[in-house]
Amino acid sequence: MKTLLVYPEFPETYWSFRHALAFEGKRSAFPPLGLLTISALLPEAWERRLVDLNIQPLTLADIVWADVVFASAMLVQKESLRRIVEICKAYGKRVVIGGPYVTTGAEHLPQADHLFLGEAETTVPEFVRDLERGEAQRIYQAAERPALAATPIPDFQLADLRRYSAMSVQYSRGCPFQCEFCDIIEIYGRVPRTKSNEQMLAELDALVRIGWRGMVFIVDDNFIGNTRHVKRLLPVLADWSERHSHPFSFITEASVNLAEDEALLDGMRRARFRYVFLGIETPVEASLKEAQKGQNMRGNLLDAVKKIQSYSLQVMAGFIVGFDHDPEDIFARQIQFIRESAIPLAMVGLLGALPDTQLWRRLAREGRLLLESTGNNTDGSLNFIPKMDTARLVEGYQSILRTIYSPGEYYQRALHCLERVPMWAPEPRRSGLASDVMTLSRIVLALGVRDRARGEFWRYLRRALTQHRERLAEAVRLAALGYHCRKLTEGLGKSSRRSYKK
Ligand code: B12
Ligand code: SF4
Repeated sequence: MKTLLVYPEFPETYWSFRHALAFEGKRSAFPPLGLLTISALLPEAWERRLVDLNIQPLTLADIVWADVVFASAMLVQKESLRRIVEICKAYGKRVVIGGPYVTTGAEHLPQADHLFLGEAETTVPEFVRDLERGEAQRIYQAAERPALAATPIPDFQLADLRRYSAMSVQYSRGCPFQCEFCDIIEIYGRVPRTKSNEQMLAELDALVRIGWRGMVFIVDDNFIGNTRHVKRLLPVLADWSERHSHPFSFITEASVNLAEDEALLDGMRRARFRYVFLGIETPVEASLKEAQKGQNMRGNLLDAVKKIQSYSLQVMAGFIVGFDHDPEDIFARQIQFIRESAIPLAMVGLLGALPDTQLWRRLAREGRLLLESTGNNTDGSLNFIPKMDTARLVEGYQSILRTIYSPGEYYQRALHCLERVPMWAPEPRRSGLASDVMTLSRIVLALGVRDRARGEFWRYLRRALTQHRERLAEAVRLAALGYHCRKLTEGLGKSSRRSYKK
């Protein structure tokens, strides 16, 4: 069986990092781990080909070659998925789809032959058996969420390593909290399931074997969801890293209560975690309460961020505006918080009601749902009637982005971050000297010569050089990420004016 695994295109969002990746000569931040995992569940004899539309086009030759097409998507990729399904069906191919979008919105793609709802560790082998008997079903959904012991080592070798800036692995699924807007707990459950230490090390060994060095994203929604297991993993990971001469540094996502556990923070530092993404959402307590985000209300949020940063973890964070309890001065308060927290990459979004979430159900009860979410909470569109005037909310939201990503403000935050986050160990080298020089020259040309904010860039670099000479590469990387966010912010006003009118 010739199997074509296709990953749809993302629109440009803050998470695409596209403007920054271009400097490194990369096309996408991460490979599609869901499809790499699905591939590993298929019979060994099946031939496989991966086409990630974020790094290469889907050609007619690929489609003609295939007997069966597997595609995965998030909500934000639905348009691209629809086109993939249409064209593959037009060529008479058997099309199988799955992933978060399909799990929460299967009815939208009637043309697909087989739909997988939820996790597929047990259902893909069942599908293969049914197919061999000529009895494949249209819909597959496991009766219960699988233990992660059933998850094989993903077929990492299918990904073209040269095109991605990081590789991904997954340690756990699910999160014990109950944030109202979150679909994770609906899709993956509230009891975090983890892989064993041996499974994790085997995945890292596989990455080393195929030649990967550099950043690895542990894609868990909440890496510390099962603290007991994570605490057992971290020393093993630190030891593995030491034995392999530290080939990777790690980035992950965690809940803010990480700040309460110094042993955990120390363990992460020793295991070479460098970045952690936190769901901070808002400094307004009434809005946190509305979002059922009690874990963010146990202490001072700014102190929590500072504590995490003091363990050499650079904090990235998500912020949301649009809660019913947001006061009139919410925009200024978010800006102030982001400024004081020294978080360069502050991903600010408008509240969105994702299908099947508690928020979705409440808004439906209150008659406030408008349409399906675009899945992209940064495009300025709203899929519900907010308490604040819509135009004011969208304009205020954009004013946050314009402020925090204005060059002066961003460079100041980046310097502040370098001060707050002590260096624990050097970053592993991802590429050779020639490639580093190339990246640096592209950044200097774009930010220091062509950019209208070049004066601010040179002032920033001068200060970074005097105060943090040994961290020049990090300072330059931060500048490139800020440039990406500014470029996107500049384009934002245009698209959102269209979309919030409804
Ligand atoms: C890594 C990640 C990303 C990466 C994507 C990298 C990549 N190339 O895949 C980055 C950081 C870029 C990203 C960005 C975004 N993401 Co994201 N992301 C994740 C995360 C944390 C892990 C995904 C992953 O690799 N999982 C590991 C694999 C093994 O799990 P899986 O994909 O679910 O696959 C299993 C099943 O779903 C199923 N399956 C999956 N695909 C298929 C296909 C077939 C054919 C079959 C049979 C089965 C199947 O089988 C697998 C094994 O069980 C998930 C959360 C999560 N827990 O999955 C959110 C998640 C997918 N992201 C989400 C969102 C909203 C976004 C953003 C839109 C956020 C934003 N507001 O900007 C952006 C959009 C991207 C963009 N550039 O525009 C939502 C999606 C919600 C939805 N219903 O669509 C999720 C669920 C998290 C959340 N609730 O916020 N994301
Ligand atoms: S902490 Fe994050 S993953 Fe957990 S329920 Fe809240 S939003 Fe979802």
